[in-house]
Amino acid sequence: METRREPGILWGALVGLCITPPLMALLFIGQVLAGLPFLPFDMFDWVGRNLPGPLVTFGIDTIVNTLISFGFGGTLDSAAKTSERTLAILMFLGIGIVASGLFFVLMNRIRRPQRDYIPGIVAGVITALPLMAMGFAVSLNTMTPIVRFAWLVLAFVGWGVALSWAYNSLNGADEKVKADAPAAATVAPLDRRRFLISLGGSAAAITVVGAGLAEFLKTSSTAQEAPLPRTPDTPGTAVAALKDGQGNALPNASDPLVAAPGTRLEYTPLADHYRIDILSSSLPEFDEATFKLNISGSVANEVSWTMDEIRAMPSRSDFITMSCISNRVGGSLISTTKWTGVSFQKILDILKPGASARALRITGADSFDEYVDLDLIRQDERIMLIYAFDDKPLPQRNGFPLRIHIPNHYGMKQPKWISKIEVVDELGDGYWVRRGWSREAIVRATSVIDTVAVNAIYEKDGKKFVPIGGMAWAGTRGIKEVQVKIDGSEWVTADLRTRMSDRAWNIWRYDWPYTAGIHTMMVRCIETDGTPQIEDVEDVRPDGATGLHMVQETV
Ligand SMILES: Nc1nc2c(c(=O)[nH]1)N[C@H]1C(S)=C(S)[C@@H](COP(=O)(O)O)O[C@H]1N2
Ligand SMILES: [Mo]
Repeated sequence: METRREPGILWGALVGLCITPPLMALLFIGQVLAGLPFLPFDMFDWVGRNLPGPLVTFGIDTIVNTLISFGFGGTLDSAAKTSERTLAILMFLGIGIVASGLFFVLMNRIRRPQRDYIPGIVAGVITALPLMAMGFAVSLNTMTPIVRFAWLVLAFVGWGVALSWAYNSLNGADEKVKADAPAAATVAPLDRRRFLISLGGSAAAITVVGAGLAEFLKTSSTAQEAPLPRTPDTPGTAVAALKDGQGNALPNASDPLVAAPGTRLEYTPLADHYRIDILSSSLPEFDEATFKLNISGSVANEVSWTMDEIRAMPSRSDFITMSCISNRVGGSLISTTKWTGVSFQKILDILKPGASARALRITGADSFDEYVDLDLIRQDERIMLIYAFDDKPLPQRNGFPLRIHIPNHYGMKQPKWISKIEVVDELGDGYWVRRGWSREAIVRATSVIDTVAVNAIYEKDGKKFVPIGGMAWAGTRGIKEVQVKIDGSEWVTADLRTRMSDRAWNIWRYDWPYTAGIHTMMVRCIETDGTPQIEDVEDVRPDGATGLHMVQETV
């Protein structure tokens, strides 16, 4: 008698490939409609935080390099988020495929004869438990844990039922129950293939319709938010007015030097401010009405302040350029806006740290953390607890309700979404320092060519000029001079706009009496104290990128 072949691990994997996307679609719908957790992203966040640091950094480097090689450099921050999310979804899918493959192997061993969904349900729950543990450890979801738990278990039980059903069908268990005849127990491979094709087809349809519906509901519910103004990105676009988001003139508006057309906006529109953080899932939510900032530890006076109390304290506003340490030379992870907050010197005056106190340990709601040396605060009154960007409460993505500003340091030292501050006796290593990045993270001087404005060529005294322009920045150290070099020429000095503050970048411009052809242009800057920009090329890790920005342009 011919023995029937059971569906093996490969069939199981294929079934996993079919039934896991609808599960993700279901979880996505739950997130959009009811604010329930989207497990794939939470799980991925957990993996990112708990894998050994160097591995994570290596992963991020790989992603960033891949993106750059695909030409995503310009919108690196949003592209990096998209790729993180894609990875998260692929990882979740992979887990579904492996679990389903193993299920088939086990079922073939057990040889349960009847039509039965129990094994699938058990498999669903067993798969869900570790994933839920990871997700719950990092999730910022504010819903009652029991509701989240029930929802995820239910979703995975559904997945498990589908799994059992698919196994039973492929195994021909239906027929076996009906007629215990040897002939009926043999399922032709063709039937299996046909079953899988229809399973795959309906799964794809469910996924597309489900996810599409959720995406639609999501966009229609956020559509009321007024679109923020965006930076014109076409070279040659008229240089926008020198105003902040409220329409107030910038502090250096009277500087007669007009930026070359196509230069980045001197004041970054809020919607374009770069964003970098360790989150791939939802943003931390704070209820401003009930929020309190607790500062505790080695102090004479512990405090617990509401946002209104913080806003009532003496404040200061500054035009501030901030950069991510992973910004490459010429990259987009750098922006400038107006920051408002309270000097930490004022806060220390109230707290009165004890004799042993050494540092602040600041924790974000996403559990990102960093330390700030109390001596640094005592030396620099510009270190601030920030509650507003561009005269408005911090956008959620940029750290609502509170973040810190530390002049001259990269973003990695400056937590957003501050949920807790402790005054501690030791200066520890923060989130990225523990993962191999610079402990000091002092910004390195940078200069960038934004535009060679071939649309704005003009003639003067019988010569033709092409405006070239961009930005230079060295944190609080300031820029004394920007120089441009075209092909093999000498370095020539560009004109500088005065900067908006002691912490903002300088916009520069050089009008080059050009000769037609393809040209290579380079830029470098010199800090106020004469220190030249570092020309040796270094990658972003561990101390931030160095090297000169170069463009090639046909004029
Ligand atoms: N809570 C929290 N704060 C954080 C981070 C983070 O991941 N979590 N990332 C830091 C890094 S690496 C940078 S470059 C800046 C970016 O701030 P932005 O997103 O407002 O531009 O936030 C810093 N603060
Ligand atoms: Mo960063």
